[in-house]
Amino acid sequence: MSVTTGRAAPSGAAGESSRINATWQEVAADGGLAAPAHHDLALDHTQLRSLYRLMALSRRVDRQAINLTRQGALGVFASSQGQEAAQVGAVFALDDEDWLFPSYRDSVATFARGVDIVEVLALFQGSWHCGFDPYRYRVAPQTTPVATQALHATGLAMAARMRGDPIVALTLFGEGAASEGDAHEAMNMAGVYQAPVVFLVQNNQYAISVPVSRQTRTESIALRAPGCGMPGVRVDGNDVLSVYGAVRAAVDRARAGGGPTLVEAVTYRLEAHTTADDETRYRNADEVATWRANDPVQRFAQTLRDLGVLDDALTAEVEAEGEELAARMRDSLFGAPAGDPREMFEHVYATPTPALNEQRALLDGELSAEGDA
Ligand SMILES: Cc1ncc(C[n+]2csc(CCOP(=O)(O)OP(=O)(O)O)c2C)c(N)n1
Repeated sequence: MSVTTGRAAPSGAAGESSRINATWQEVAADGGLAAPAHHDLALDHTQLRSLYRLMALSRRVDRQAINLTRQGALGVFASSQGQEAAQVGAVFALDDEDWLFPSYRDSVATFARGVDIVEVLALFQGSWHCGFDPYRYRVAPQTTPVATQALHATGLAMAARMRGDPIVALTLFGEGAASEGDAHEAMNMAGVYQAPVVFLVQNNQYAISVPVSRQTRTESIALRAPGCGMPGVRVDGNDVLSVYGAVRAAVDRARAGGGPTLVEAVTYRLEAHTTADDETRYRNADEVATWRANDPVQRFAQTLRDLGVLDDALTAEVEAEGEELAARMRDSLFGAPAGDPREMFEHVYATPTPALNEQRALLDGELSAEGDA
């Protein structure tokens, strides 16, 4: 069985290319959003097919993760459905040596970076630690405390600049996380030190039940960029080519020493906040239906069909790969050995503190009492 991820291209002739148009809005000198500007992208048909494959597989593995959660193989899952263009498009703009700093929402970004989906889902199985090797993939563990990953990204980017390493850090967070002090601190420090970091805010309209109108009185999160001394960009987060183009321009600028960029990708979370949430309590079916009609995976498939890049054979090939992947997820995640709760004390400090030792002893006591019972 061969399931590959990352940028591997499905079959088809290489070398052809089409004129690809991307659109985004820059924050203008007066602090408002400029009119949408068009940009030609340098992506050939092989790259477009790779991007399609990642988008379609992302949707498939996300659906399977929800199913597996309902069947008890995962404890909880935070879906990326509706946000594939934002996540996959942004990750596609990175080079191999760059780093990704994702949150719990960004499982398909992590998958698109090349991490095995079974390893990605260790987080949702309840593992205390990251299921993959961050150094191998240059992907930091997915964080649950919102916005903390933005600080980690700025820190890595500052260190890279000091060392003269030509690498870029991309961090993904939500519009709710954008209200956190950590996000402001990370963006301000990155601006002051001209750190090579790209902040991608996925504005999916809700922070659990809180709508974006309660996060900002302005028309765009991107408008915060000038206050941190960096360019700001607003892009249609359901248009994978525009997300790719906007993030790639930011990555190129960062690598060339031009400092950080804040990109707001306007999108929508199609599923509940997590499998533990009932989204019908705070948003209505008409709104969801409107965004479903703007599905990023279907939209991209249509664009590629219009360009003559996607045909029935490629659709079937990717569908078959998706089924193979879904079957492997089921086989690997069911019956996975239960973790040892004592694992949470590992790798916290080289020398555990007295407080941690005390807590560990308490847990040992509880576990042996359970064993006796
Ligand atoms: C520091 C911190 N505060 C509160 C929470 C609880 N919490 C979990 S998800 C969430 C909403 C985050 O919304 P957003 O940043 O928009 O991201 P989304 O989940 O929509 O992708 C909150 C408040 C948390 N995980 N971490």
